[in-house]
Amino acid sequence: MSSPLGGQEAEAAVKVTKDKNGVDLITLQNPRGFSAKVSLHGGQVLSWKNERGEELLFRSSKANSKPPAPVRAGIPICFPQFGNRGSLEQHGFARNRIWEIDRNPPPLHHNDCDGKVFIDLLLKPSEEDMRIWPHSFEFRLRVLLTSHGALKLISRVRNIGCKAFCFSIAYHTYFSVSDISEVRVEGLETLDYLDNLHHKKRFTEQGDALTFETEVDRIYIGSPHMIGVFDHEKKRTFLIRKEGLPDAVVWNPWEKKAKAIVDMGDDEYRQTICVDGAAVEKPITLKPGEEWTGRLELSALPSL
Ligand code: TA6
Repeated sequence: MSSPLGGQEAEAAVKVTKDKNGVDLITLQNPRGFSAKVSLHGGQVLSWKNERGEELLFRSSKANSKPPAPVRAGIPICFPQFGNRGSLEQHGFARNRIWEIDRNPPPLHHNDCDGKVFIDLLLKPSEEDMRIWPHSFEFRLRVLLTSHGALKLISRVRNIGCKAFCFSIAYHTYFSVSDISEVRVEGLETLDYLDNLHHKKRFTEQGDALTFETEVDRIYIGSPHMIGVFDHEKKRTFLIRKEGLPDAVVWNPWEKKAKAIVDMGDDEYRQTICVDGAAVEKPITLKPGEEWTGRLELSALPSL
């Protein structure tokens, strides 16, 4: 059978290898030749490539790769908090922990099982985690490559303890773009946002589409189910679909901040934009036994 593009079909595959630190790295490949790589370090998607082998996610040339420090690439999972408060490290500890492959996950909705190209990961708190965040949880993450090459991340957080807890979460998504000057984001018009550059003061977006000429660090509140990230130069649109994630974080450090980020090249701010499906403004509360599900689906589509 040939692929829709007339080439030979690639095999649908889920392969587990070890990275240079001996940590499991899972490679997903669908019959159209799309692929994704997921590391047990942080449960983090590190790569997502289209059928032409083009990398769709950004990786800093200075990215750390050794646990427990976070990797500036792909889609870090910010949990159980987004931001820098209290005793937890910035953006929580989930992205700094070694997850495990979940060989027997509770069943998911059939829409979350498109094809067979997915991996199920599980994070449970260590004793150290319980000391800094005394809540018993199970965080199940399914990373799935659909038959069309979309990347789906389905998170399920269950409270398995005896007292309620609340958390915030963000899929901290580093999109690869031609140049930040070519990028516009649509779907956030008229929304209120909390501006991290102004002590989280609340503003209302006035523009029609978001374009970038300086540092941006905002949490858009009550954002829609769909957001578009347009790269004019590459004639590519990233479509972000999300459920259970009411907010959208938009971040580009720009020149001065990028120079101060040790694990980011000085000029690399031009090659990425973060647009994160998130639940930040109103943290999610789970009573004992309750489970929250959040879905993120990313597609990379040709655009005029
Ligand atoms: O809003 C996004 C943000 O909180 C920025 O303030 C910046 O800190 C970014 O996340 C990156 O955080 P990280 O810990 O990954 O360097």
